[in-house]
Amino acid sequence: ETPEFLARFQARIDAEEKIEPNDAMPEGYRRTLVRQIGQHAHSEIVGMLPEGNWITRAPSLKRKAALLAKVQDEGGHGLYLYAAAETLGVSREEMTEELHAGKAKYSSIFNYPTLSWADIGTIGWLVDGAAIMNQIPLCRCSFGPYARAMIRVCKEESFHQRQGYEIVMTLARGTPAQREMAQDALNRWWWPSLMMFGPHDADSEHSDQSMAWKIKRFSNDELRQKFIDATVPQAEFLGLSVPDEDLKWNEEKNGYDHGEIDWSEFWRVVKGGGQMNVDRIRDRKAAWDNGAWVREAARAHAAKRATRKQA
Ligand code: FAQ
Repeated sequence: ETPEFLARFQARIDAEEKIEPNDAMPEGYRRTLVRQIGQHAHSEIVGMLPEGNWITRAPSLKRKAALLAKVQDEGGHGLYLYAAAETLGVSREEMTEELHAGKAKYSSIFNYPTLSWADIGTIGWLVDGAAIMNQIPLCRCSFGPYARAMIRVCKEESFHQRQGYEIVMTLARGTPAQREMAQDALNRWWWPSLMMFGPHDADSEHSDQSMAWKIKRFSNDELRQKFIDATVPQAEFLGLSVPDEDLKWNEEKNGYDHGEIDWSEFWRVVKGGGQMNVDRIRDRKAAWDNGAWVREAARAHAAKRATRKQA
């Protein structure tokens, strides 16, 4: 990769041109996207597990139908994302193998257990809320297939966020026991949701290059701050308290000051030591293995059709 090639590529990025799969691109740009899109896809697929856990126990038919649709949407998001990564020359099988071998990451948030129905509302409110904050700027990502996939994903996430908030609102306005469930879920999910945005900017090894390539449009800390500023008033509206004693409005910066994130917990979970890491990978492997016959049947069917067409 000559300096001229890299300069020409950067000029296209700076001119806000979209990069398409067949365009020449630096190997680092391709690798960064395969890593990020692959991990994003894995997060959607692994992210089906904590909520899937509650489909059979949703408290009404309406809640069950909405949750079923949400979890199916997440499966769909995973598929668009795998397809976007495949345009960069990596196969879905390779990405899946990397996930199962613990080489590819997925979001830390999905390594926490869903203990009560209030967790389902709180995941919609906070986890989908954080996902939207991170993904809206990805609709303007320099890589065309990723940016386009994000448009529909964000529309669906916005429905997910609202259905979650409505669940929490129902609980917050319910009996004292229901309010307590909602508060307990907020207590457990608040800090892990803030961790979804990744390490502090100073510790984020990929941010500078990803910002220069316009894969990322905002830094981890910027997006985390936007999320806190948007979410604290939502908690206040519900009459729930955010579990951070240092949370305080800062007039000067026009945003909230907040307490320090427990980064040792973050890295422990990212490195596989969270409460549910082992279960999540075990369940994904089991789903992949149990689905082998479907993939084989689909391949056999495709081969049969191909020979029929030739004949
Ligand atoms: N968990 O240098 P950076 C969803 C890793 S939403 C685990 O800052 P980068 C929807 C990072 O990969 C969740 N690992 O990295 C849903 C890197 O390790 P590597 C998924 C994390 O890439 C809702 C290392 O730390 N969303 O699924 C985390 O510039 C409800 C250094 O970090 C996306 O993936 C973490 N939280 O910035 C589904 C969005 N944070 O790769 C179901 C797209 C960092 O060198 C239910 N991704 N790491 O081994 C991104 O925007 C970026 O990749 C960041 C990280 C912001 C996550």
